Amino acid sequence: MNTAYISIGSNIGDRLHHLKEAVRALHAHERAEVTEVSSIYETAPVGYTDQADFLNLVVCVKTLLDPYELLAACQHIENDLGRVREIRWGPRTVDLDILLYNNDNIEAENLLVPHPRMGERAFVLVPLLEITPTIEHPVTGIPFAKEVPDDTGVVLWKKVTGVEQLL
Ligand code: GSY
Repeated sequence: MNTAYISIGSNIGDRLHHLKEAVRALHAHERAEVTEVSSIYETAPVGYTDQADFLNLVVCVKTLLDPYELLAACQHIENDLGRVREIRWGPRTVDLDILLYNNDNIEAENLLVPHPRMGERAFVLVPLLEITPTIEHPVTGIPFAKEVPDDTGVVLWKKVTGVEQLL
């Protein structure tokens, strides 16, 4: 069984509904199970800043999918939920990013794992560390908790204590 961490974000429409739909869809996959979820955070947009605040969370998935199959499943969910992405880095209905897949280091044209920008993104690290406080970067071995960027734009929006709250 493989362990993956996935960041999910939404900043269009009913953001909580979109996050829940994404978590449900992942959990409903016959070869994936969402075993842990972080709380939900409201986060200031990073990158293209002239857009609405996001809701973000991170989930842990136990899966028999290989990384590329997992990527395809994430993209399928994004498309099913009607992701709108007219501006690169711009607003989106829902976005799923694979952060980590076991301790693998994947450098393919369509997939980079660990996610190359995760260490710079408090909206990723704050929820990730909530569910796995001692996790280390698979390549450097440095605990992510040692280098959390400025997290002033990341505010707890809804405390979540179990997967069932989002299913
Ligand atoms: O990479 C995920 C999409 N995204 C986000 C996001 O999910 N949250 C915040 N706060 N900023 C973001 N910028 C991008 S691009």
